[in-house]
Amino acid sequence: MPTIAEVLAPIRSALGKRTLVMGILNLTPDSFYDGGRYTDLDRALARAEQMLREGADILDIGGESTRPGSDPVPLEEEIRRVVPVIDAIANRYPQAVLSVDTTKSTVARLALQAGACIVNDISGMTFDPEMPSVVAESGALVVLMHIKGTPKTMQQNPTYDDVVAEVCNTLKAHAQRALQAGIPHENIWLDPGIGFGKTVEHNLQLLRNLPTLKALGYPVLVGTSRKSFIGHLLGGLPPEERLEGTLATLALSVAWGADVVRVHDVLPAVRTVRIADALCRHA
Ligand code: HH2
Repeated sequence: MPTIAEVLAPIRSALGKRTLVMGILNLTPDSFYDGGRYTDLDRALARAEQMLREGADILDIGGESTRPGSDPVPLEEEIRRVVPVIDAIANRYPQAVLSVDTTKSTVARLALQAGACIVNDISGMTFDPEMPSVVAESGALVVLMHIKGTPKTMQQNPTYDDVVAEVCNTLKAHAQRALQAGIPHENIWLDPGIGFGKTVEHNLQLLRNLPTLKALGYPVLVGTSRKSFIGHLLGGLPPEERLEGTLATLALSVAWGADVVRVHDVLPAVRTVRIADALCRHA
């Protein structure tokens, strides 16, 4: 099996030249959009294969829904959901860049052993104190996302004095802790956490002010895919009808400096960001 550094090399060289697309694979019964679709191994593998064919640069594999109001999944259950699938995808596609979407260091460690090379932690490595050392020792890349509270409580009237400043300061502190734990600068990506303890207006402000987050000096990942603020802005559309709204956020996120977009719909996203790249990365 190739090393983490070897698998990550093409991602590193593409960063900044084109927008990377991270395809979402939720192995959960209850995710807000794709819950229940990929809970058996064959279907998960077929979906992974499809997203790779459609041009996904990274597959983000998760076993715990973090939708508003959700409860944590027990450790053993999360391991049972994600590790065999990561193992199977890594064996079939050794060059595929696999990310594990977890806040639990044990899940991260087993996923990295099975072939993942990115840890996507929606808590910015704050929910599990062992997470920084697991990431540092493995040489994996980490996505540090901002969340206010926990998935259970985050949408209960979130308030900020200045949402952009608060999110940027918190992510800067998360990055500092990561560096202190021995994770190199090049292995740290930041994410404003769209929808994680934010109102519609907070989400819009964070997207419009992406250049402020970019100025911290780390690659920025944005996850807007089919989220509720899009449905809200379109008069209450359900997740199934939020594709066009999602694509609008992708194009503008690229214009505002996003390096990576996390999406359910890989083919439409790849086409959208290619055009946005042609318009914005023309130097
Ligand atoms: N959003 C979700 C989950 N993980 N990770 C990052 N880095 N950024 C995000 O914006 C993000 C994320 C929520 O989306 P989804 O996985 O589709 O839903 P669920 O949490 O219900 O599984």
